Amino acid sequence: MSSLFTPYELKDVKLRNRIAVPPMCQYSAENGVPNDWHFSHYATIARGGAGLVIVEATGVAPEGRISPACLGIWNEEQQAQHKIITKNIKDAGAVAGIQIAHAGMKASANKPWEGDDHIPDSDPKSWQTIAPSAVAFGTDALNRVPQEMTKDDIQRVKADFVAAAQRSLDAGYEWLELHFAHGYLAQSFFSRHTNHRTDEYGGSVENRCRFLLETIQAVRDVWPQNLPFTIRFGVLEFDDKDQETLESAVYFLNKAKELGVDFVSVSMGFSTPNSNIPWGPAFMAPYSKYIKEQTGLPVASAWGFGLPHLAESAVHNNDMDLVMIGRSILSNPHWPYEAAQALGVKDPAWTLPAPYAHWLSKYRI
Ligand code: FNR
Ligand code: 531
Repeated sequence: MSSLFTPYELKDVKLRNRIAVPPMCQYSAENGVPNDWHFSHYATIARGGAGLVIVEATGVAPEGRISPACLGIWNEEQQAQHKIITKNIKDAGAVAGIQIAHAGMKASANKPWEGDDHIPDSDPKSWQTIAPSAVAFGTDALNRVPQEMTKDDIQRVKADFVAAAQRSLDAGYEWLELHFAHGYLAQSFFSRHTNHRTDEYGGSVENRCRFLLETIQAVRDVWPQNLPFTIRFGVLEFDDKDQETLESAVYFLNKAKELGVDFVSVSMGFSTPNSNIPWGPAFMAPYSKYIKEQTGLPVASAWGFGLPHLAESAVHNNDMDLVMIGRSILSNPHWPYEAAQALGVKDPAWTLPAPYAHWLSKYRI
């Protein structure tokens, strides 16, 4: 009996298994509007059999996109096209999630395959970036100094998150993830590396969590209680301050739980280039288990679970409730079928839709 292929329920949402596709930017939009690429990409992935498909980081405002080619959800036209994505995912039997995001100091960048660097100020495609402090990420590629956010900026971005959450609901998403990880705006408020403010949004851990908690509270008011309200958060940086960062992360996540966050996708901070990440299979599993134990929240994690037995063990050992499978699903959208075969699941072909499953089960290749 496979743990990975056990159904999962959170609030009123039921997933057919514990496989979740994490958000993965496609850098393929114009003006933030989903197009044919997104329609077929997400349909293909959902048809592969995962329980949950979370749509890529989607800007809550134009200046919150990582690149000019990132998706957005700040206007009617975008919302209408997102409806096609959610229908495609649901028609394939998966639950449709979305990650709403503000890229902060890392915004206004070229696509990864066109440099992954900040667009020069002189280029009309670039825009002014904003962040808690006027501190650049600090690599050669991402060295643009953002503008320090005023209190008005803080209120405006919170309102952008609220509006984006409402639009996500109206577009048919049933699982909301706030992107509070990876050195983007929210993570950069949390991190000492990037938050040098001296007002109530900087300094102590309570103050560095304020923007995140206020955003959660504001979004909580519009996102329905019966649907999963989740965050992706970087719980450590792999720098020389990990013990302190983990303790602060537990403090923050317990406060987030009190405000009604239902689930955490446990990830890394990516707030500083001076990190030493121990890349390797399943290396985030101990941290996701730690967060689960310290907060009592259900969790998921990504990063190197693409071998079926690793994904299976992560759920079986209670390290996490869902396993995020990213690049392995880009490589093979039918990864859940292959995993079901490898793990000895009964009728593995029925992980796929009937027009494939019938032939693969009845007339073996
Ligand atoms: C990502 N990742 C990512 N993370 C996130 O929170 N929001 C995003 O939009 C993206 N975009 C993105 C694009 C692409 C092409 C990749 C490969 C990755 C990170 C992703 O969600 C996941 O954490 C990593 O890919 C690690 O999981 P795997 O690939 O080891 O299963
Ligand atoms: C981080 C990443 C690093 C190394 C390998 C894969 C992914 N991601 C973060 C993403 C954007 C793309 C790079 C987001 O969180 C939006």
